Amino acid sequence: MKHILMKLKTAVIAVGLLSGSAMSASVPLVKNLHEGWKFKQARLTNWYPATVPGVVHTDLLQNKIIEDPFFRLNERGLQWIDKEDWIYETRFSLSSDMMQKENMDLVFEGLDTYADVYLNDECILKADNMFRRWSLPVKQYIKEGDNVLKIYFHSPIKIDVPKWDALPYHYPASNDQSENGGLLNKKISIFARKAGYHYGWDWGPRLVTSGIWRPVYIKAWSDSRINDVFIEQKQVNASKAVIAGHIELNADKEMNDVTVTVTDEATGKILGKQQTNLKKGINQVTVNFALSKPKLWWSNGLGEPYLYRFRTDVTANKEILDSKTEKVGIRSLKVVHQPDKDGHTFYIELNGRPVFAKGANYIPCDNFLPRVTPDIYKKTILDAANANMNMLRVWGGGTYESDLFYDLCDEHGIMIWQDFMFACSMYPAEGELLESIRQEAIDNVKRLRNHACIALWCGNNECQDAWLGWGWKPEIEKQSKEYADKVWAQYQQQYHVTLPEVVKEYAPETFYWPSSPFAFEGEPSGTTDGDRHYWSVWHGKVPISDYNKEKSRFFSEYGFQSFPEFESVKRYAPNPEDWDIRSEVMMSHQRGGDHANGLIETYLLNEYKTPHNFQSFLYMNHVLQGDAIKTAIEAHRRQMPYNMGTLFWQHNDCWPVASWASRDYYGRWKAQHYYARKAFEDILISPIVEEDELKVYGVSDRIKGASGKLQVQVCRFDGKIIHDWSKHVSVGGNTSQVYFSAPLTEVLKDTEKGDVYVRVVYADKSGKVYDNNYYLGKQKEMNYPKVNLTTEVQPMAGGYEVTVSSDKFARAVFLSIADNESLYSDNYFDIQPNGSVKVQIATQLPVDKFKESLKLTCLNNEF
Ligand code: BMA
Repeated sequence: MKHILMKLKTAVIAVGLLSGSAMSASVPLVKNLHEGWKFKQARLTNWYPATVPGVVHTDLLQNKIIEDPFFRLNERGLQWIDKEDWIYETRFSLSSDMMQKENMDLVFEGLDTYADVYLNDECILKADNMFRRWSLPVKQYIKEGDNVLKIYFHSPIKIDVPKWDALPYHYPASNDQSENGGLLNKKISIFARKAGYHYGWDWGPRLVTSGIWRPVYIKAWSDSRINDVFIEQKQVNASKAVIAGHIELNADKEMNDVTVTVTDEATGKILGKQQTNLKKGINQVTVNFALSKPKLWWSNGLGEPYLYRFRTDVTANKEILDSKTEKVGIRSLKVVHQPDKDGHTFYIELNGRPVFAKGANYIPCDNFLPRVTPDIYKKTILDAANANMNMLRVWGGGTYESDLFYDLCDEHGIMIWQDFMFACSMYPAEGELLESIRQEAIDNVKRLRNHACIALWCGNNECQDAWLGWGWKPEIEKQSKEYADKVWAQYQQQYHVTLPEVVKEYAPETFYWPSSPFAFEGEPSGTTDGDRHYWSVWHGKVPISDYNKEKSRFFSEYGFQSFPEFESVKRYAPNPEDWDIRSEVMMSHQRGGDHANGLIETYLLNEYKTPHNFQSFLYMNHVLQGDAIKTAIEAHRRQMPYNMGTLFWQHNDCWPVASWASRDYYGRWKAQHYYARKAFEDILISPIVEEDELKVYGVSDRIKGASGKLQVQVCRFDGKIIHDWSKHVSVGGNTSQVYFSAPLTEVLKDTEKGDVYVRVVYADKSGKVYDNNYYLGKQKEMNYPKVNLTTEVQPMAGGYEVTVSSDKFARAVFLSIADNESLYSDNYFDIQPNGSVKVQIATQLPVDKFKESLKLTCLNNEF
């Protein structure tokens, strides 16, 4: 009944809208210009069909002129593409309705990068920044009938090499793989406002694209149109939200008695209204309103990420001239950066509550950005939400992401640490380039400022630490102190003047942080103030257990590498001769080079065992990576509230490669992602030996306390229980506390450390169970018995349920089937002695093929 009433109510609102004023002939009309494109190499004559949005590389691929750039060694043969100029062209005509409008704006949401735009042979734009949105009045150039839109893309290499040649000193750009691009040491990426990772990274190929990478359209309008709506949340608490709607209008003439209203679409209630006169040109109108007892937006795990839909209508003479709807999460979100007894805090406060940030660093999902489909975006964000994350950091060497990305983060309560697009380089930020950076910042801060998910803006990734600590400053100083001073002055201007000014002006409620990691201007980052990138485990080769010792106020990066799993490797390296981590193909898909392979091997030998073949290497590498990151996450969470964040490096890949990612390019979860999901649960029960005491921490991110039973056992791998303790405990909300502590000797009772594991289980009153297994030494020191694993397969809707049973404790059981589209409810899990685990696998494989290809791997039997 309620359902029908609701439906009726919605229908009435819709009819009301239409019969009231929305039937107006005055609303702007939009025509996408995505059809009929062709492209060619500028100096040649053959035209080929093109896809818009798209880039040259994917168009060449679709026309079978090149082969898949991600397959085996193909990337190497494609380095000619970025040294050519390319021309794109289409023809279009506009409807008579559109032709009747007084104004026409040609809008490019993104042009990559040096692009001259011609409309009917008139050069109307010379674009030079991939991150900018270009909107141009074009009415005067548009003809009735056929119009020709042509874009000439200059090679970014040809444009920028002369800039490098002209300088007496060089800006460092450590990840720019200029040699792979045939440019020797000419690291030119710093000159182009273009995604840094296109030039190569330590997890990415060098594929420097050009193209119309985001939508292009014509918007035709008369009288007035909405340029922008900014919903400024001036003050938010549980009882009230004070909001100012700032509406930017463009008018083509003076207009009197124009009304701007903001309506809550869910209820149809008008929230605020403003009567105004418009002058010709740009007008700013503010509609103030308040919500009493607003439904607040919460991050994942803390509550519903509720989104209002606020519709802005501009009306004159009872006709709606333009409308725009914003989805807005009402919340107060602060970054609390304040002195305390230890240094400076750095944490998120959401709706008045400190929130421990759990998540990962995010890079672009593909080297060819336009082919990231809505489904890929959905899976990427859902894989974060389903792994109990509440934050992603959009890292500065990629792009300001698509609107859909941020919409999904709003919907799933994923807070965004948003870098400006600068990473691991110094930039010539003066003159025209600085102005371009300023405009790019304005475009993107304006575009993203209504998103509830945006938690902070950050100037760059690692640029200050690199200048001060990676030897860059002395290197340039050696040449001349004047050059070094100049580079540093540009740095300060960019990150301490220009970018914070933009954030202050266009998103005044949003926190700005100059760099990541950062503590103080002109000083290297540290452990007592601000955020930290911790890389001593991995780059610094220290033992994985060091994660337990290291402190920070907010770990914004740390990571550990693995190769993709074998089923993924076969997709880009299908030949048996490729199946060696040092084969030419695998090396080309390992951008950390032999150094990184060596690190994986060293850690495996130090802490695990020697794998007996390639597949075994890949599997053990996954367990190693998963265990390492689990150790780190648990350590970081135990440190709460001193530490208030843990974002591992990295959530995703942009091509198939060995990297720090927890999900590979094809979206497959590695062991790390399953382990992170568990370590990020709202309650973490974390055992650890500290000074010969076995302690069990309970860490809770819940708003309220939990009560339940905690059980701590020391078990032999064959099932015999050596020590058994249980107690009713209340785990306090938003705290980390020790709930069990005993001398190791007491709980071990003369048993060898290598023969046992610590098993902890916490069952709260609602029946939710949290468990964890912990080892008293390195994995290679564990005397894992060989195990008999048996399986039982039951068909279920969309796949199969597999019950895996083991006679003894089985470590890291990995299931795999020969199906690239399959999804697993869990993997790389442990099985208790004489226990079993049920796993749901979504797949289209018929039952015989499924059973035939089902493979089980387990650390016990690999050692
Ligand atoms: C971090 C990042 C990236 C890099 C990663 C792995 O410092 O900011 O630049 O890819 O380390 O080395």
